[in-house]
Amino acid sequence: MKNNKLSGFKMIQTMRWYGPNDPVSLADLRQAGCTGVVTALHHVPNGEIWKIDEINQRKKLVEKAGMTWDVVESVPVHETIKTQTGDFERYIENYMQTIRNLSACGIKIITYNFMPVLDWTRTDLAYVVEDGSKALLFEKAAFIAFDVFILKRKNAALDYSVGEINRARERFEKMGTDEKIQLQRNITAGLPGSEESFTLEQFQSALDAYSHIDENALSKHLIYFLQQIIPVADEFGVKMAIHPDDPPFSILGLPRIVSTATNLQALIDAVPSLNNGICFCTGSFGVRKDNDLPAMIKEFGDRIHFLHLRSTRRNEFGDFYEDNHLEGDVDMYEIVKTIVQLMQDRKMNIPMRPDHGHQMLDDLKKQTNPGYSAIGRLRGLAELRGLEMGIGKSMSC
Ligand code: DNO
Repeated sequence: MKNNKLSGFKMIQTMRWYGPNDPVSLADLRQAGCTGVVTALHHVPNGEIWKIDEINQRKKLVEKAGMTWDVVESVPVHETIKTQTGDFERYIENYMQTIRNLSACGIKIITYNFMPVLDWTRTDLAYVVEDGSKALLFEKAAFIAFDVFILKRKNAALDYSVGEINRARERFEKMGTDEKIQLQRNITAGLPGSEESFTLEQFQSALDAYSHIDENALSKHLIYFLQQIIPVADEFGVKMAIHPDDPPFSILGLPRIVSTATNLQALIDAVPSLNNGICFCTGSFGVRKDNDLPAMIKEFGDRIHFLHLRSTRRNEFGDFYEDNHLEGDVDMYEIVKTIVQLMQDRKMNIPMRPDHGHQMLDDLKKQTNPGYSAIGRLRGLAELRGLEMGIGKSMSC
């Protein structure tokens, strides 16, 4: 027998499941080769406590399908916690109780984000790529067109260069009514997993809540939140995993504070416990050229509790779309190699999900959650599984 020491620890293969209404079933995930599931109680209103009964019900569903509920994605952070207004202390208390309840049910990894107003943001959810499959796209000119000409945010133009505004104007003038409506919906109506959905007026007032909150203030609010919840996570053996900003730069004048290695380091310096951890999303961090992903994995490896593996491809205009998992700007070979080594060093398996996937083959005829089709993700997972196996075997030779 070969010495398989180096490849002994492996990524735990999971996919996200949106619950009983997800068009992709648990049986589909099982057949894609998942041993684990990532899910959340999306029906519980944002900010309310997740009850033990409900958590157990969901857990049973997953286990009946032959898998385990490995990660919660997400327990959303109520907006008042980010703005430190209104009842935010009560919402933090609720959050702590949800951590305790999840722990009591044996669920010990929780993903969350601290992005103001919007969770992830794209302009086009059905961008047709070369092979005819559909991908998610962030097109800067379309985004600016929304900001400046549809939302008409006060002083929005000051955030962009003259060249960017001109391109956005040109883009806007060529848009038909349907495209404008679709663009607005893509940005404000909430992508799968987002807990909020807005009309244009509601959206503007949600943005207004941040008019006096800059990066510095938002960081203080996040650190305050961490100082409250991480001791509970420590006591109950729960690993918290913050998801980076997606995209990893300021949008709509909102502060962004989880986009770079420097940002991560500041959070760790403030709250050093290893349970103050990271959901390392290669797709989100990878949009920035200045993020060296393998170096970040090495640097923060001891607190990476969950992996989102996905690749994006950017262009010179600041656009990016989600490429196949092994293509695009993210060097997935280097990343998986670094992760394989990290797992051997930490002597543990780390849960991973192939983040997003193209809408392709049969799924093109179905209504699926953007980014969360069955076959595109199955392709992603299969490719990543093969890559990991190849790297693991070659490292143990
Ligand atoms: C998008 C997801 C995000 C993520 C949250 C974590 O596909 O990666 O919605 O779940 O930001 O809280």
